[in-house]
Amino acid sequence: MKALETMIQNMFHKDCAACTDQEVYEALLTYTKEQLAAKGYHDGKKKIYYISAEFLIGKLLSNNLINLGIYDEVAEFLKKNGKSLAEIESVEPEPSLGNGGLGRLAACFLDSIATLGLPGEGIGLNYHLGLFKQVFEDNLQHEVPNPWITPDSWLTATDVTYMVPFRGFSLKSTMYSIDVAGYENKAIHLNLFDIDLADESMVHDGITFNKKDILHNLTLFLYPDDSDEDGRKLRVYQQYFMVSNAAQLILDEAVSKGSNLHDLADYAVVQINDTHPSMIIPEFIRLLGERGIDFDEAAEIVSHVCAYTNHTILAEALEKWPIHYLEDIVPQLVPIIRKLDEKVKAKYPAENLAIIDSNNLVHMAHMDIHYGFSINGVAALHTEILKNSELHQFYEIYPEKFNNKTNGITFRRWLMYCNQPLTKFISSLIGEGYKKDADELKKLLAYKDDQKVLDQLLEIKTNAKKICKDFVLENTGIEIDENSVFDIQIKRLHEYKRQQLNALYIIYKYLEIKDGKKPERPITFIFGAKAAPAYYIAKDIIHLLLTLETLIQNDPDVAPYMKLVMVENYNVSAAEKLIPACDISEQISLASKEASGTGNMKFMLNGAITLGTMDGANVEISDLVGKDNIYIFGESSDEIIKHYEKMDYNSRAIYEGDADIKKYVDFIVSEPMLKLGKEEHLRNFYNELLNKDWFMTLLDLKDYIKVKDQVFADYEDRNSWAKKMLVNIGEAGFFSSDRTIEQYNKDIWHLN
Ligand code: AZC
Repeated sequence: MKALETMIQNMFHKDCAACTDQEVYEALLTYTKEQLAAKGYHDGKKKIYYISAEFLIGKLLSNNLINLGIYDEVAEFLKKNGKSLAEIESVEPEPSLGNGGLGRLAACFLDSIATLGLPGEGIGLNYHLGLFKQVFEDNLQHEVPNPWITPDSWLTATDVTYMVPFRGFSLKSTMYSIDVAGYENKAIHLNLFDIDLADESMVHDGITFNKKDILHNLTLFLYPDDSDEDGRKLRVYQQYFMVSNAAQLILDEAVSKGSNLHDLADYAVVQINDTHPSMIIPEFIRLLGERGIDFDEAAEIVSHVCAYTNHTILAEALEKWPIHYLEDIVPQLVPIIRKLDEKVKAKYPAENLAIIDSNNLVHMAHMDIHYGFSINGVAALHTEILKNSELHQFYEIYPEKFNNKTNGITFRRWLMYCNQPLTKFISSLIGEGYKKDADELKKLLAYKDDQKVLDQLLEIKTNAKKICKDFVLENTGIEIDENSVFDIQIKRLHEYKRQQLNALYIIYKYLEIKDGKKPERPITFIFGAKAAPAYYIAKDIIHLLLTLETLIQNDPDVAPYMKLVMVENYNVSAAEKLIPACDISEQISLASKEASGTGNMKFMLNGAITLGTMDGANVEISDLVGKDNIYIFGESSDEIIKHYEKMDYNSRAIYEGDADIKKYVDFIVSEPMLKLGKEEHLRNFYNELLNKDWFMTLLDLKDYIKVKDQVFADYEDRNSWAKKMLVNIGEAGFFSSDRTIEQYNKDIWHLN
């Protein structure tokens, strides 16, 4: 640590002990950046370009120190100087460059690409104000800017710049770069493109700004509100800016390595993360045309370079842009897209295969499937649903393009960093090998009947809950009890994820306690979730949760036995605090709707037991741990798909046919709730449940209550619970993103 000491001296002309946390942070940042650069970057002839609208990378300092193998040393050095790494870390702003699973997955993938030593990079946009920062006022979500770019951020400006043409004007870009360290390996780059004239000062009243002022707003926010046409067009501007820069960069790099562009596929493979980057296909064809390659050949070349990942079967994410938007914004792409569509129609005239449909909507996913060479789902069940229903018409013509890549998570962040006591304990039992080969976690299973090991697992969990308790107190002002059961649901707020189902259970429990039926042990229900700014029902559900939080907190009959806390501005840093402390992992989406989930994997790895539906990767978790070590409830995905086909689901009939369900639902608009909450929002949601309930909350409610009560009962047998924890940790190796990336490489990318 001599070098770090000298650096601190040179930067601040004093000892580490005399520096502020901010100063130490700045020194560590510079030091770490230098270490990363000194190790160098992975390179090779062929490179994977992972293009994504989101990269939810989280704070980077600790993760980089871990991957560089100097975390303990640095922590020790700081300690000797009276500093704590944890406190210094709190100086670092968390980049808010993502929304949910897809963005966090992209971040885990970069870590694994670097760790496995693959030549690759991420390409995205440098949003100045992030998604948004969530603040709660009057039990409602408000959105404010979430600035994260400071002079001492991890971004490094590069001299790479391009011109991106739009109708009537062009925008100059600058590329910024963030190093992503591989674990005990070289780094790769996350390249984020930006406009030079971004003007944060145009934002007022929360996150309102002039959506037409593209010259100044293009990189302000991720997913700007698209509830009006200007908002939707801004998204098209962003997407084209992202992919035009990416395509120019990729072609330049290939040429600099000796490509004649006819052989582009030997130099580049592009993973299109969801449909946001889909315009890279026509953009490549346009740029190849400028460089003398004719249309048909260009289309052929691109078809060997681009691969598409689908992350959802919900229609909202399968983007369809009116062709006139594209004419207004990127007219140069329109003749190309039309030609691509004509080629498709000549061969496959069916309307449901068209790129441009009869309403003049451009189906981005359809373009990806026709002109990409691979389509993958993100969990086994999800891929089956794509093949058999959602994208069946494509599977029939291109069966060879479809493949599954079950998601994964990086164990560096989601175990070694966020749960150091558990990591040390695991290492003491089975050695360090699992850090490189996650399958080795299986060795833990040999300790299933070792009383001492089981006791220690429980103790580690309780300690994590104590730490989490401080975080929750600071974030919400509510004191929770580390000896209560921690039941946690953290994920985007979406009706299909059914936070409302959990809320109805909480109402049921509340009423039981009011009736004198106290739980065996207090329960703490923890939520964390942001709702998209224009997704009103989701915001109503947040209001419902926050109102319940207040109701319970104010009720002396109930508060000693249960608590509900909703963490404000849930993000990666919050997840790192909550996940190690979790007992029960809520994965309760309507079966067939959650493509995979990755939170479910993080919780499992940290010894939480899943309470979930047979959906997404829950199915694979269940197969691995066996039915004694997971709690499953609810209708199967086959049944749900049938309900959608027959359109026979009727929530009101369920409500009217079951006095208990009626009681819980009615409670939403009962006296005590209306006294604390806003009638408009509570009624809106109540009506939604009765008249639509599009994600079939009431269908699974009774079964959910029954199984969840069983979970709480089983929790009391501490020894058998600890065994379940051990099995979950021991079987989590499959969900390492290193495994996922190995599979992407073997089946799709084919890098050395
Ligand atoms: C998510 C899916 O909802 C989730 O099931 C999956 O685990 C994750 O992608 C990674 O594959 N989708 C998104 O996050 N989508 C958007 C647009 O946010």
